[in-house]
Amino acid sequence: MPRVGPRFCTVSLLRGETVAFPIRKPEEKTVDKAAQLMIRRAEELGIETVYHRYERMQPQCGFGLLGLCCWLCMMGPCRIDPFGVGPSKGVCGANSDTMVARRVLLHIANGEAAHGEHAFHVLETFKTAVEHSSKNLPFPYRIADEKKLRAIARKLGIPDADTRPVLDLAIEVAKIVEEDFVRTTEEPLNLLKAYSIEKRKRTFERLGIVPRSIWREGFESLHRIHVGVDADYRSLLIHGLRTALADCYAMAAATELQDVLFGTPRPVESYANLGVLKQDEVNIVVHGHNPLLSMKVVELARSEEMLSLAKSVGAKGINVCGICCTANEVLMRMGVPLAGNLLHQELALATGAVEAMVVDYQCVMPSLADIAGCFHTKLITTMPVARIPGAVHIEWKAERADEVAREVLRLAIEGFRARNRERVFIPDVKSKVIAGFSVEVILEALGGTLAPLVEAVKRGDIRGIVGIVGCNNPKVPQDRGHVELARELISNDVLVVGTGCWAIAAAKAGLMTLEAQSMAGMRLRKVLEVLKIPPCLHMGSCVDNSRILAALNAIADALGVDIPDLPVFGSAPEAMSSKAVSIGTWFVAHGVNVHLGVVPPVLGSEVVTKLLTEDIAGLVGARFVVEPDMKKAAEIILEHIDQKRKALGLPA
Ligand code: XCC
Repeated sequence: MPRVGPRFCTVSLLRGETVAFPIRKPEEKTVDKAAQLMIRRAEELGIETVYHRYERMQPQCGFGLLGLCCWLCMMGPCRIDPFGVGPSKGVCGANSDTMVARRVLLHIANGEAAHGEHAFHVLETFKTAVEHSSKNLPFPYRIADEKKLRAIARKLGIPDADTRPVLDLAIEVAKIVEEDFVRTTEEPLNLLKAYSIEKRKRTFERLGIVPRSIWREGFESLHRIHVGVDADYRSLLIHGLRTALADCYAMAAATELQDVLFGTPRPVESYANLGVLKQDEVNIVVHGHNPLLSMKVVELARSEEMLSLAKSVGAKGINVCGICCTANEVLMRMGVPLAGNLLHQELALATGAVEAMVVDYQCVMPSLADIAGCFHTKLITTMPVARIPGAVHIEWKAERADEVAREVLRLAIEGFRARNRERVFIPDVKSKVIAGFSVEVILEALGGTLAPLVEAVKRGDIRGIVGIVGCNNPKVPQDRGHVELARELISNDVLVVGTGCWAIAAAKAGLMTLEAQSMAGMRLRKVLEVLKIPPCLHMGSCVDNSRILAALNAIADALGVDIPDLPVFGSAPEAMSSKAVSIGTWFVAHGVNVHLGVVPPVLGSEVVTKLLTEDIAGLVGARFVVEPDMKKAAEIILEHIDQKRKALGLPA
């Protein structure tokens, strides 16, 4: 495979410097043992993965890294010279501040659109399921969690939520959520009105950032960044806050309705890492974000019909496991093992042991088709909005969900015969994980009230709470930041909760087990032992960051303070996607400081950087902190937590 040698960075070239980009060993690319083995294996087989492509991409464009390139119109592409020698404006006249701010807003709108579509697909399915149930017609989906539906209805202020017939309530809930997509007036989102605490709502109103509709804010963002529209970095970023808030409540809609359709997560035990793939079973990997199809695949894979079909081709059973957030969804509700996070997707296929990878959308690498093509593996796309050349496309439609799941399973099972056993290499690496810590479950574990948790925070047994979330990014060694930061924090009596690819990293590192209590500081450990929970709590997929916000709202309410007053912090040590930008922004808007371990492309504008890392705190009570070194990041976080404790009059 071609190796990367020294090359020149464009920005360095401008300065007349040269920079060499070394080739990293697998141990420098990832801290995950299974991934290290699989990178070597992929290299032996001549398979290119994201880790290799990242190196081949060096040097990455220095203008782009600073946020100083723009291709939004066809007068471009333009770039601005950060050293003041070359152009200081794009052809249209946009300066570096406008250029960088536009790009931030584009990321936020992109993230909002991703979660918005996800939520909308769940809403459509929910509505159709309710319609069918009302007419007693069969349909693949139904209301599975009536208790959750009634709780949502109560929050939304629907009268008689505890006694009304369940389908009536469901129709009302669907209408209220749908309004949040299509509203054309200036009224705020229903979900924000119902879910946000009063103090935050007042901040949003004061700043004029109350979102009106999920579709409208993203749409307006795209308008604002069009050539010749909004050139003021401040108003671009303020609208970024509004769009990110719309994203937040789209995510809440997705989480809530998924719980109603599939059940609110409860603690489950399972395993994590590529060692969950089985030598003697049909391996099916579900990947993406939306659980609408993957839940069906898991259900059907456990049926007698499919098991006997699998046995008929010589397999001992059917092993469904997951990658990325779809994995988190099916883990939390069905105990399905985690094959890995973002950077594991190609490695899973390189094992040669996967009969089918079934993908929905988001974070699915197009290169999967090439790797699947090296083996007997079928890559199956299922969503009309996410097709990949070289994949088999079996389109999911709510009414056909059972049939689609059956087709997928049949294809996978038939494929088992074609598996070349000599080319199979499954790394023997996996860890135990306990997942499924929804807010409802946490409350239940605490005896129905948050009081014991709040008391533990007040005493200092729990020094603070940190939500670690977000992706993998090949710019930094896979999982290193995720694991280092979590370890550092729990050893300092900080309870860590989280979602997404962080949750998978923590699971693979064994941080989500009862044994991991021993890694916690003495005071935190006492609490964990009483509650019988791990020091790192798996709260779900990306959209389930809404669960973390719900917990923060409840704690702030219990203490009678606003969210910025709490001894809490957010972190995305390996942020990668636009969704991560949007999520980070709405956490900041809600008053939670957010640490990023990867430098975002904003350094090309001093004023934008200052706004995001300093001035924004004057508006919303929180800011972004960028720190690639996790030891230092932990120090910053602990210092902030201690300051907040002091301000609340709590002991150290
Ligand atoms: Fe994607 Fe959600 Fe990021 Fe992982 S963490 S890389 S968005 S799968 Ni949300």
